[in-house]
Amino acid sequence: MTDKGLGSIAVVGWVIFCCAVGVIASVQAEDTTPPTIQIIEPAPLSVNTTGYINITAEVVDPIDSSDDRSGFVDMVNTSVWDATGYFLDVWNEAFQRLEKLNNRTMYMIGDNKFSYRVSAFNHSLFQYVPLPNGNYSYVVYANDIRGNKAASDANVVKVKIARGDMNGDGEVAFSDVVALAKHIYFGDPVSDEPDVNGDGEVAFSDVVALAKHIYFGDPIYP
Ligand SMILES: [Ca+2]
Ligand SMILES: [Ca+2]
Ligand SMILES: [Ca+2]
Repeated sequence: MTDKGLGSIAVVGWVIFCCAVGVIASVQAEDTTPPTIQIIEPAPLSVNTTGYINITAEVVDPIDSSDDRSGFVDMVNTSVWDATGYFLDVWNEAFQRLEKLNNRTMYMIGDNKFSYRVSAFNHSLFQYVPLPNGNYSYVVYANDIRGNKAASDANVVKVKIARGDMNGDGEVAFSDVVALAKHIYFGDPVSDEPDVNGDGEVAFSDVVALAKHIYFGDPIYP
């Protein structure tokens, strides 16, 4: 065969190759639509009285009929920061700071809903405790499996706990003394820091301190 014949075969082969690539590329047009993020809780500017913020969002990637990998949410994440701009980050883990450590956990609760529980962590008590009073901002991010990114608006939730409000009903009363006693003896949850007298231990003396605060106005959380 002549060089010219070989050259013709090469050209024809190249044209066939390019057509094949073009057909495959048109079949595999990639989804470019990002997921939608709908914040379910907390409502923007809502007031939280427990110090434990639940952030729940519904994240859905729309189906694109030209891409069979559309419809898959690949990653959901959230950022939470306080009024000073300090980011609360779970994956940083508790052990790098000495005092109140911020923490959060994320879990999927079905139906494309993702939920984060944001709290503080007290290293000396080695337990989760309510966030300090203040404003917290949060954004939920999501990617689909093609890498299309989406972000919610930055919302603000206000944490406002009446100090000593152990049962989280917004008031400080005898029922909170009972709630603290039940926490100490039965492990029932409380809505505020149980170490009322600030001595680093959670004990009956904290029940006494809270009762004296309610009836005599003695200071708590020195
Ligand atoms: Ca998509
Ligand atoms: Ca109360
Ligand atoms: Ca104490």
